[in-house]
Amino acid sequence: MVQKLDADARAKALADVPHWKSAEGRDAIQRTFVFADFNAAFGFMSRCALQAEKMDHHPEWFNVYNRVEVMLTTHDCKGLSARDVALALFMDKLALEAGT
Ligand code: H2B
Repeated sequence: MVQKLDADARAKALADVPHWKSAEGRDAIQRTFVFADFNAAFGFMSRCALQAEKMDHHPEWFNVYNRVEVMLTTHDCKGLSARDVALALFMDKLALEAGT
């Protein structure tokens, strides 16, 4: 069973993903990515989707044209886990490669 990060581990993990902010009113992290166009945004989402499926860990997200708003949390432990941080790091790396 996946463990929810305790306050100390959460603070340490968040330091690894400085582009992500704590969500208000939820034990979750969020980041908005802005790409050159829809093609780039959807390409990013496709790559993330394949990784999410591999990890069996799925984002909550919303897309309009070139913008992708992502919320990461772990439903199985009702809070933030190391899986969210791992997926956030993966998304950060992809976005960097896409020039975001
Ligand atoms: N995604 C996220 N974000 N949190 C989970 O707890 C989770 C998931 N659990 N994807 C997985 C799927 C679980 O529902 C399946 C049954 O393994």
